[in-house]
Amino acid sequence: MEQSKNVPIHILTQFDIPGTLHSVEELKRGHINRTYIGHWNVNGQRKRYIHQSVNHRVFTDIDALMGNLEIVTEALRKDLLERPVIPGETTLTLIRAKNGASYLRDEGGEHWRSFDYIENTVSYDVCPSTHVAREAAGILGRFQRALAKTPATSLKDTIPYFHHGLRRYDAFATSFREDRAGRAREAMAEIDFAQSRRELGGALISALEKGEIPLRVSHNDMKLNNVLYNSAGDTAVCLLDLDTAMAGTPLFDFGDLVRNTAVPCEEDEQDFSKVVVDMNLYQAICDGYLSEVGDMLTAKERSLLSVSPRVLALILGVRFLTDYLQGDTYFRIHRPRHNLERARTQFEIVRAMEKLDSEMAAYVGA
Ligand code: GN1
Ligand code: MG
Repeated sequence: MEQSKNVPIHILTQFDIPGTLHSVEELKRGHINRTYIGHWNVNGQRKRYIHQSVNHRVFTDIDALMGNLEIVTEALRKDLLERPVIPGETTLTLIRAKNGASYLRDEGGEHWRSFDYIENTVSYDVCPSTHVAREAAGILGRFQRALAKTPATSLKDTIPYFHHGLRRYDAFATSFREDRAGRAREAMAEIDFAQSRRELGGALISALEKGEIPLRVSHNDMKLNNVLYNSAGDTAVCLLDLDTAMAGTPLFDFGDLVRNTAVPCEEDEQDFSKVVVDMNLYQAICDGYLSEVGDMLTAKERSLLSVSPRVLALILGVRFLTDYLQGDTYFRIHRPRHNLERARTQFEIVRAMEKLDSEMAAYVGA
């Protein structure tokens, strides 16, 4: 059997899949977990499944994580049964182990879980069209509507203070002060940029903590490549990566989606001539999103929509920069200075959005 390195086959075969495992290949995506495709022989046919090792240094309470996943997927499945569905629309389906457990731990302390593979789908790292952007915003809106009745407090915080801009700034200040990896000097321009925008970083969390906007379930990792499209690539059929779905604000998701979808380049693009906000993509996201949740949002939430992408880009940039200063302990990197480069790109997005402040606000009527 072909085998990816470090994959414990005897663990994967304990999942409740009625067949034999043929081979495993790594799916190289994501900065945190490791994801694999298992090719299985099931009743004489080849079938694919997803196997994932959850990063427990990042997700320290795996039971809480898996508990959330069950609540969220159940709410999404119920929603699919209750409304007219788009052909092919589906949600993640967890496969339990034969002993009923939702995940299994191997001897090395890694935690494994499995999902159905969703066949005949594609995803995008860079948004190719306004249609694709509108679809992503639509599936996000449907996710938030489906979870509107799930009390945000019924979900555990899988990563406490995840989009808490001010806490992210505190961690950044510490990393800068300690300068453990001796990298602060070469990152001075980025450090200055971040330091001058602390208030912006706290804009959404302050509104939440003051009770100006409601606490709601949010997805919290609303990247375009977490959306699966049908094989024609034109209809969003599934929203992936539910590990950070927990209490938050829809503004985290709208902001995250715009920062990575309306700026149609790689997240670590160093050619800044490509780091531009495409206002057509932005408008398509606004339209697709508001057509689903326009009547659900409060006036205050709506008024913060246009600033949220800037906040999310800033917080993510601060997180990349912090990780760089700490010696790259959190995000998986693919080259030296990768986290610094990622921070630079996010800060460039913040700059671009600052320049478009009034246009972005005018479009959502804020
Ligand atoms: C991480 O691993 P991935 O791609 O699902 C990160 C997100 C960031 C994203 C940036 C748990 O997500 O918060 O926005 O990288 N997830 C976690 O690409 O930190
Ligand atoms: Mg993720």
